Amino acid sequence: MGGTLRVAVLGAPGVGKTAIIRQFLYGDFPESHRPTAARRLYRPAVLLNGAVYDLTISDGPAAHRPPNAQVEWPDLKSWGLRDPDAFVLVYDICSPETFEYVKMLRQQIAENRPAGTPEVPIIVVGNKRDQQKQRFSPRRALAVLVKKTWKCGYMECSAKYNWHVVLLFKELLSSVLARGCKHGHPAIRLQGALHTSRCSLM
Ligand SMILES: Nc1nc2c(ncn2[C@@H]2O[C@H](COP(=O)(O)OP(=O)(O)OP(=O)(O)O)[C@@H](O)[C@H]2O)c(=O)[nH]1
Ligand SMILES: [Mg+2]
Repeated sequence: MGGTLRVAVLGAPGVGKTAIIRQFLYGDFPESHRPTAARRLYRPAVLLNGAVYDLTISDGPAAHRPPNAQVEWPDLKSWGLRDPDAFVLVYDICSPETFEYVKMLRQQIAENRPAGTPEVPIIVVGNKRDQQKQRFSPRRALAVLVKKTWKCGYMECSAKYNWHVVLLFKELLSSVLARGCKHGHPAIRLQGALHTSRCSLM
């Protein structure tokens, strides 16, 4: 056993948080938008490079606030997990408001990190890549902002077509484990070389 890794998936309403998780876990895709009413935890076992990890993925309902409203950290905690190992911040590549929402979330996470604790990896995910003709900004502009200025990971995926969905979770686990390497996370000892890793579900 490699250990348990807790992942909080957050983002504005309708960006595809539930669709990404369900595509990853069950290979299905909800065509109609059924808003997630209450926080839900998924607990898959994931095989990565020969080690099994218990993953806890939290899928929260988005907060019912305008994207630029200040959100208190306790609220943020109640959407996701207490003390997650990683955040996935999802936006819709066709909707600038949902990127503003991610901006706000990222700031809240950064500002509320308890002093002396290591930074929690964040991956920003642009979903609905299949609709890229309607994207509101060139990919490069956003990727540079996210990677260079925020120092977060950046990926794009399509939950609809299962494009880069597995890759997203693989990157996520790898960044959590890489951080564990620095901070003595016990999981890393069972992990081995990450660059040859393969992620698959059991
Ligand atoms: N074209 C396209 N539509 C998508 C994609 N992912 C999700 N959708 C659609 O977007 C809508 C919202 O998807 P959800 O997964 O319910 O979004 P959510 O972020 O969980 O929404 P809340 O639970 O309300 O916060 C649904 O109608 C999905 O079919 C995608 O990759 N491409
Ligand atoms: Mg949902």
